[in-house]
Amino acid sequence: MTNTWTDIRNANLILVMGGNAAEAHPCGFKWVTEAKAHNKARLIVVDPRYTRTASVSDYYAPIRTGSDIAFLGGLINYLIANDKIQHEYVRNYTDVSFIVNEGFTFEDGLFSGYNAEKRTYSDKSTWSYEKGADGFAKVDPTLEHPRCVFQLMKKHYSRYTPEVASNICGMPQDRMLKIWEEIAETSQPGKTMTILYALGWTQHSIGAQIIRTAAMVQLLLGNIGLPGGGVNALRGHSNIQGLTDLGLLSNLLPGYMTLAGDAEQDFNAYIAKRALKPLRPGQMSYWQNYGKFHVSLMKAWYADVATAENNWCYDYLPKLDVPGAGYDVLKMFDMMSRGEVRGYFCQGFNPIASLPDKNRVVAAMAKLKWLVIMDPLATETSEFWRNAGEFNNVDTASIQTEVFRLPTTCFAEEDGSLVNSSRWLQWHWKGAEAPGEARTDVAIMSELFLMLRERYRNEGGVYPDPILSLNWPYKIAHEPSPEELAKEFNGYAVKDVTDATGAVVAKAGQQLSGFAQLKDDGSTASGCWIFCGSWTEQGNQMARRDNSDPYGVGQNLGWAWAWPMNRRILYNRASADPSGKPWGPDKKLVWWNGKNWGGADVPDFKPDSAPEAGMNPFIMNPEGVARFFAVDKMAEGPFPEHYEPFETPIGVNPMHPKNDKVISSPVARVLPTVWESFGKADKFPYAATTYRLTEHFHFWTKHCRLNAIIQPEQFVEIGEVLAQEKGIAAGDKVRVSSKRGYIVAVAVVTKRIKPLQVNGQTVHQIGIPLHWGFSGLTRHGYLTNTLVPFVGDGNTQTPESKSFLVNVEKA
Ligand SMILES: Nc1nc2c(c(=O)[nH]1)N[C@H]1C(S)=C(S)[C@@H](COP(=O)(O)OP(=O)(O)OC[C@H]3O[C@@H](n4cnc5c(=O)[nH]c(N)nc54)[C@H](O)[C@@H]3O)O[C@H]1N2
Ligand SMILES: Nc1nc2c(c(=O)[nH]1)N[C@H]1C(S)=C(S)[C@@H](COP(=O)(O)OP(=O)(O)OC[C@H]3O[C@@H](n4cnc5c(=O)[nH]c(N)nc54)[C@H](O)[C@@H]3O)O[C@H]1N2
Ligand SMILES: [Mo]
Repeated sequence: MTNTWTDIRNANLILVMGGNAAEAHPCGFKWVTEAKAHNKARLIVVDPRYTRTASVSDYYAPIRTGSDIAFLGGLINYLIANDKIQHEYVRNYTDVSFIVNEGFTFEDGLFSGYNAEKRTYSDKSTWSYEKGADGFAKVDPTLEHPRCVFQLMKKHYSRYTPEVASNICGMPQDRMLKIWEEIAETSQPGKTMTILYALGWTQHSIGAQIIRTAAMVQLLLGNIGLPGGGVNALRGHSNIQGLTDLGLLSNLLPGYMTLAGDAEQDFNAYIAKRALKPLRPGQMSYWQNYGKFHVSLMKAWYADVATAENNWCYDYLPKLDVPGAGYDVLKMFDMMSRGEVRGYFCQGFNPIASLPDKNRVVAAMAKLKWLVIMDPLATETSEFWRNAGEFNNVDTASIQTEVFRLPTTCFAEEDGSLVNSSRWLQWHWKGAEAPGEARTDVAIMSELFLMLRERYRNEGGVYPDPILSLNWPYKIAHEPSPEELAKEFNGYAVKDVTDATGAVVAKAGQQLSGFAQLKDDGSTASGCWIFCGSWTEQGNQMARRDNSDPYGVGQNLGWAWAWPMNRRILYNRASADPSGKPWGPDKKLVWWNGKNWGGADVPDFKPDSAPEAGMNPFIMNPEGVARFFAVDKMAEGPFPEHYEPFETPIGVNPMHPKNDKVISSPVARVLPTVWESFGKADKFPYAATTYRLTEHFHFWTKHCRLNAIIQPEQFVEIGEVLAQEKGIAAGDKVRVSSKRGYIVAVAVVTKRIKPLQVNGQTVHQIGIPLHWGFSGLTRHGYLTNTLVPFVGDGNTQTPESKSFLVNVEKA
């Protein structure tokens, strides 16, 4: 989230689109209720289904799955055409005036630089700003230059008229316009809309671009950095934010630093490429500190072994051999299916249930020599080899994989911190002792590490140094405590740390108080720079539980600790106008008091930079302003464009009816063997989407009796019109099939899903919850992911679980 849970109550308008917060985030949803009750906020819901969130909304409109860029692109066009933009904000805080490289083009659905053979933009050099001889980006404050970002954006989205958008989304035009009108009102300075989304936006082959389009809308409206504004990802598992923060993706290091590629063997070049210099005079570009964060990380990992002479052990870090996407799950299971992966550690993960194309995943696992499951439960994955009749129809005798189960504790059975959607690190205390032989994940992994290190020490190996030299300072080597680990993530002084005046700010051995203290000379260590400040000499900041709110804007700075630096709203300098005054009386967050920035939140800015100095608020971008033009950051191009889901019910991209190369995203993650597994509308005419229910958490709560009682049996949702056409009555068993397999479930016939008119045809949508499987206490059922295609977003590789084609028949 750019903002925080408690801040939702400051919104004037709440748009829930691409998520179902009342169902999937029932506790956080109370802040929506607060906004409605105390702030007279309105709630608008856009979802293929009339959801539990929709049932308490002020306005609802249906949409076809996978068409949100058309809706949001249409909205951008509407805001510009009707002059409903926050002019002062847009002019000062965004890149509208920046001039784009002359070679940049968009033709036939493709931007400049596309390589059809590799299905990627291999040349992104034109996706850039024009620079002057001084190295700074050129701007045209009049916004008239034909290649300034404003003009290019206006032209790009002028194609998304209300007719075009409605035709793609299947949303009636009058409803669309009603929503756009209401959203447009928040362009008034001092009025904000918050956008709450989750998987309804991420799980598409164009998911990342849907979210970018939403960010562009919020920038036009001046809603980023303000109370009650922002683009807010409501996250999933209790610590999934912590997972990305700590870099547990194959191409990341902790704190969103990036792993070097094979071609980057030179340490100084690696740092220089990431420590971006300001693109405008007088601007702060925060990533210029990259070297300090990186060296501090290496000091935490390698202590005395990391020295300036050996480039702080840069050679110890693996270098990615695949450019762009790394080893995401689609790639990993594809390699597994070709026998390229011998063993697999599966920790707190149930891939045959949660990954797309279950039969493909099971077949891949059958190629493993060994599989280790670390989980408190006996999951379907730990029994992927078991023939469970129609639910898991495998030939057990032919599967030779050796499976080890290591029972772990569950999150509630240990102390530690979890990072929530608001970026708050909240310390928690164990609620119960773990049963039986269960051990913590930390203990299992530590013991494994110690045994591996011992073998390398005794028997050698190809390159044992990175393992033998790893810093392992914990009191009990085989079970580091959560406190020790948390202190290491925060960071400490290796030697006395001095500030610019030479004064000692942290003595050797002391905890650091924030990342501004980090150095690239080896005097500081920090396991995750964005967590620096969470465990200082003042103690564990994550354990704080003071909910006072002195300014009455719900920032609660004494409750837990938020990264970065306990800041609750990112880019909050933008909550004040260029002269430093808040945009509206009830949106006071941080302001300039004549000497420095202060207020209800920790300023996201250089604290003593006077407004006259003209420094801009978006200090994580070297240009200092927010981007409508994404430069080279997105796989599909600088401006989001609508592409159809890989399985499209209309078989054509109405934006580019003549180019069948861009029906779907030209850069999505499609591994070579996957093309033949896509279905077409002739055999699978209905658009399906998958989702969760309040009563279950994925695939584990079916092991709990109470949850099993309240939601006992697998069902699918079918609209009344389609049910009647197919002769299906409520309670009938139906067979839902895709090109990849089928499931059988009880039909819930509903008014909540209506047929939509899309591109001259009627599109029916089917809703499929995902919680059932062949283990646990519910009635056993089919894994929903039997149906889902094995294709992912071009940036994140997130599978397209929210949009695919099925057929439905009475079973
Ligand atoms: N009770 C419970 N709560 C949970 C979970 C759980 O399993 N159970 N899981 C947690 C996890 S890990 C996550 S990631 C979150 C997920 O939170 P959500 O994303 O809110 O959960 P989903 O049920 O997947 O809801 C997605 C919604 O998007 C809609 N949708 C589908 N396609 C589209 C589309 O193209 N456009 C739009 N606008 N909407 C679309 C669906 O109809 C559905 O209502 O929930 C978390 N909370
Ligand atoms: N079709 C479709 N597929 C989806 C989705 C969808 O909407 N539609 N949603 C996707 C999303 S957002 C998610 S997050 C995934 C979820 O997919 P998974 O993460 O594979 O599913 P979970 O059932 O949450 O599995 C988590 C496992 O962790 C175990 N566990 C709990 N606590 C601990 C612990 O402390 N240590 C260890 N080692 N294990 C623990 C639980 O028992 C459980 O088995 O599913 C994805 N798949
Ligand atoms: Mo999730």
